[in-house]
Amino acid sequence: MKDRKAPAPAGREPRPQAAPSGAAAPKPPTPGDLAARRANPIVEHVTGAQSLVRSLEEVGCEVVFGLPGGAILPAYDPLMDSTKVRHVLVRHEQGAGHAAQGYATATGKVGVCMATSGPGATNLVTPIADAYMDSVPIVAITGQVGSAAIGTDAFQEADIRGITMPITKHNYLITDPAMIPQAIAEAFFIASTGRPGPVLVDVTKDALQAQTTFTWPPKMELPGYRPTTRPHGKQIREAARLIREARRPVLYVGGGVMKARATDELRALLDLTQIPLVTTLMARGAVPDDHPLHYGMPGMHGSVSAVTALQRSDLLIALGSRFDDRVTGKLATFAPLAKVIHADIDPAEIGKNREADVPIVGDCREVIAALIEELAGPADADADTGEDGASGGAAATGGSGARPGTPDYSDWVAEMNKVRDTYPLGYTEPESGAMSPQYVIERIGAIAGPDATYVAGVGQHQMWAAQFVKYSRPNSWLNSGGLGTMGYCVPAAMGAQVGEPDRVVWGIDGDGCFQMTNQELATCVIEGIPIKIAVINNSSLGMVRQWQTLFYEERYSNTDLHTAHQGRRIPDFVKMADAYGCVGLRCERAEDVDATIEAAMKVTDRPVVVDFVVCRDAQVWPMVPAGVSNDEIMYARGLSPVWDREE
Ligand SMILES: Cc1ncc(C[n+]2csc(CCOP(=O)(O)OP(=O)(O)O)c2C)c(N)n1
Repeated sequence: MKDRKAPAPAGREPRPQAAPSGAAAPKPPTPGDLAARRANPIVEHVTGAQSLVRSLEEVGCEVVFGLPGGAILPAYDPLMDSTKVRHVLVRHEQGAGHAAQGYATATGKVGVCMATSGPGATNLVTPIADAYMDSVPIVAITGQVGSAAIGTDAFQEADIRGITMPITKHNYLITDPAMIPQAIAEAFFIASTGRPGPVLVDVTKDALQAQTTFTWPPKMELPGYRPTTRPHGKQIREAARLIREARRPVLYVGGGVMKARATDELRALLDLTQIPLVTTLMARGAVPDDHPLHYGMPGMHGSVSAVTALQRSDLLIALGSRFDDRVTGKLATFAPLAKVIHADIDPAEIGKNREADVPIVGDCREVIAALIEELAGPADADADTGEDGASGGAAATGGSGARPGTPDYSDWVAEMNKVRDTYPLGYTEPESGAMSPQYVIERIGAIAGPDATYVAGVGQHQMWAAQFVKYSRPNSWLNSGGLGTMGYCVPAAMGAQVGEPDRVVWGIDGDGCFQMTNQELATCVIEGIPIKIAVINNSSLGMVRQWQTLFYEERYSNTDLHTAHQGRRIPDFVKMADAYGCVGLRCERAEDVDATIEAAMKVTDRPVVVDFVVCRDAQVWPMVPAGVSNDEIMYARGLSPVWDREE
């Protein structure tokens, strides 16, 4: 086991429903929970397949997204009888994996996907890799050929355990049916604790078919797996000291804060310290976008204010963020003046890309709570070092409202406010008169509001959805950040909607991405999953086209998709939606955008696909070109902030 790495079909009633949104996600049983229940064990004589389904029921699994085939077939028979576990039959196993991710991210529970051996299992590889990169807790269950046939190149044999070794937190090959309950209990526990991630359980067909004893609770033995959640007190004191000494600190908030469900604590830290904050692509919604200390998203397509805040900072307080290359740009010139406090539950992340002055291993929720406790107290006498009187708190300096024990950063805040005011996020309307994609996305966000969940594909539309939808609710923004997987949107939206049936779920997809996984619309129609998909149709692989415009002299090699231009619609997305049994709408004029979104919002009994035909030449700005210093940020083509030349 690595330490990140440590180690009911449609129409059948009753259909289990996810807990109402807002309810605390039930956690899979811990080793302690299981040990406590062992005095009165459940003992049943069953097949391995029944044992698998019973185990899923006992760990609290509500839904499995999957598709059957020979090796996993024995499991599908008892699954049909389960009144606790719903099975959603997908059209492609990749869809099952992304649906499990969408379900997990929206609800905080473990998502589950299931596939047969060989191609079924390899079709799960992309979502497993995606979940690994974005730390999403999923359990993938695959059938394997009979144990006697392993290694013989048997029909539909693939060494999925070997294949997924580098992209799972842990994985199992089960050949003994008696091991099934333990493997499932451990898989759920490992996936959802420490740094979350995917766990694969591969079960041979003979193990599923054999007679066995289902005993619950199983013994969970994970001697090498002890994620550190509580931060070391000395590190917290050191961090507090650096915070008190800093003049230009920035809270650099990443996806780890969302995984730890630590946004209330983050808000309290923000209120206490009044330190400027930026949220990465994976942490949009951690703090409402309209919070006065929120300077936006940093990175390749981040706001000028967020990128500048990091570049000018003298102290980065990195909370569950991993100094990803899309955030740092050229690492050697990233935040050159800053000391670094780096808090992460995964020790392997700390110092990986940028050396940390104060490393803190721990769960972000506990780390932030400890920091608050330390900072809320009076400052040590010797911590009040400010020759300029900046330390010692607002009470001492008559400053911004920070409490005693925390410095007054109001000069820094004023400086950053000026940057934010001077370089707000924006876009220009296309000269051609074609519809602006940013406008469409902005209006979807404004009309559907902060209670909706927004799920993106990968490309320009993803960046615009990160920039122009205003988030104020944690986990209301789902996307494929680390792997950047085209095709994520439709199935992940489906999974999110299954997890939160009462919520409005909007997928904001590209015409390229949509064509990779839109077959799950069939699943959504049949299973009654009423997602809404806005296809931001620029008739191109737009993000690639943007790079061709900027870096390949407008030579558009193989990026034209013919989905909306020159009178051709291949395919016609409205007809396609109709063929699937969805509502299909089209919008080509800015003046019709609101009415079209309102019409889509009124449909609640089936999926809606809206073909928004937009300008193909719109570009994502600001931009820090790949491998370039963040100091070279451009807020529009050829235009860099003026201070670059002044300073
Ligand atoms: C599976 C996969 N293949 C290729 C890429 C490279 N890629 C990144 S964005 C993009 C274009 C996406 O086009 P579209 O879905 O139309 O979105 P747009 O950029 O036009 O908004 C491509 C090909 C990828 N990220 N994922």
